[in-house]
Amino acid sequence: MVLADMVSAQPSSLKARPGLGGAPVYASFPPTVLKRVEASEPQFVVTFTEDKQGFYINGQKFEMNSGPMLTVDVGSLHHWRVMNPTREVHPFHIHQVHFLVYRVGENPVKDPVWVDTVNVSYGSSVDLVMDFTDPIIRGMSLFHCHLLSHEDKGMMAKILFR
Ligand SMILES: [Cu+2]
Repeated sequence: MVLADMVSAQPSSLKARPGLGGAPVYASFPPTVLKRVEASEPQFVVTFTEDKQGFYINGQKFEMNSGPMLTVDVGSLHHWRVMNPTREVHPFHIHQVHFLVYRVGENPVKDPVWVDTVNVSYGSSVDLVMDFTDPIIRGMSLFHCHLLSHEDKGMMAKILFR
């Protein structure tokens, strides 16, 4: 979800420090490129489920010692779908990566924005363009439901970036 719009201050009011100001570190993509990814079949589907024993992603409860659920080669955009067949909302969140929410259920999103968390309504789904292009993305990472009581009971998975 969008938490804030950042506006840079007058440069003269800032001490010269690397990392302040300048363009965002992530790339922007031509509409034709985004449309091609959006129209493709999902490369990965995240399904949130739960029962009396816990909370799951793709039927798996998070284990600290488990390997990654998937491995992604950094350098491209992917189409992901997140499905929520449960009876409560689950906010999808992923570390290191931002994504464009372009469809909710069957409905295209007007004016999609890049975010790192999105609420997935119960009985619904979201379609995302995952931006795996930033070369700074590396190593073992996580995606999970952003409700602590859910992620702590297993609604979390590892993703390996290489
Ligand atoms: Cu949840």
